[in-house]
Amino acid sequence: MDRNLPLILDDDEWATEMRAGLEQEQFAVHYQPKVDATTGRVTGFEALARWSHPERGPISPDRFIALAEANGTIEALTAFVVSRAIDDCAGWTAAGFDGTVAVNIAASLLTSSQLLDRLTRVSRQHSFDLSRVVVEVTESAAMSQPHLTMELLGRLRLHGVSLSLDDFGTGFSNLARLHQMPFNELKIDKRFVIDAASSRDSQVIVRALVGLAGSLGLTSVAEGVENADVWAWLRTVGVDQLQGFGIARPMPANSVLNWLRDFVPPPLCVQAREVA
Ligand code: G
Ligand code: MN
Repeated sequence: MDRNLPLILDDDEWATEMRAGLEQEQFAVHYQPKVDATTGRVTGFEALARWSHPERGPISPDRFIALAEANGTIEALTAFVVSRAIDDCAGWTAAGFDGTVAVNIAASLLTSSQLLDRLTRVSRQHSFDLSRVVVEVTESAAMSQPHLTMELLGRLRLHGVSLSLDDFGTGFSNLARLHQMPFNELKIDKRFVIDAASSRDSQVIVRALVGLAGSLGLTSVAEGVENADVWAWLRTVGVDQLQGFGIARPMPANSVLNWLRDFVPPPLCVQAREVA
């Protein structure tokens, strides 16, 4: 890492660095599996962008996604991730994988049809069925311009794409509106999941959110599952799917087929304990 580089860049300078980074293939897409909570079967992978800057080293996604949203490069970055995700997942399909691939979409990209156009084009190129694509939208993004986003979300659904509400529980959703939106899945934010085997507060929240998902007819996914105790507790409240370091960390595309071959779900006999 080059310690002489300026640490503080303004939006335009970051935008230039990111555009160069995309051209020079400094970005990669890593994949983190989601599994069925009961059977341990792998249901799909979430595509997560990674940036390794040649002089600055790895830059955290929390940081560069926020920068990309601020400096306008989020569109180019998302285009890269969407194309790569479908291309990679189509490759695993040839080896027998028939699950989904999920991409994260920022609020600013939910008001134009470019995303749908790209998804349709890339999936056609790879003969990839759009019903295997999941679009993850954060709760705050979905609710920021509900009328505008609703139109695109509805069109994505008509094309068979599944919709997942990400980081759920942190965005103060208007529940009446949520009920009208065409989501298939609620992803319970990891801050409530990480300590769900030991914190009574987290248990109360997770149980309520799983119940809400069930009542709305939506699949519940817990992200941030870091160990088998949490997995076991989540099973007792009926969560549908799990994702987290306790199952696998995000991995490069070329590790996915080996991981699928070797993955053994942990013994689910760990007794889940209620916290007194
Ligand atoms: O915002 P979103 O829900 O898409 O967040 C995904 C991010 O969370 C990824 O960057 C991923 O590396 C991270 N992550 C995934 N699983 C876990 C986990 O079990 N624990 C923690 N602390 N972070 C996780
Ligand atoms: Mn996500």
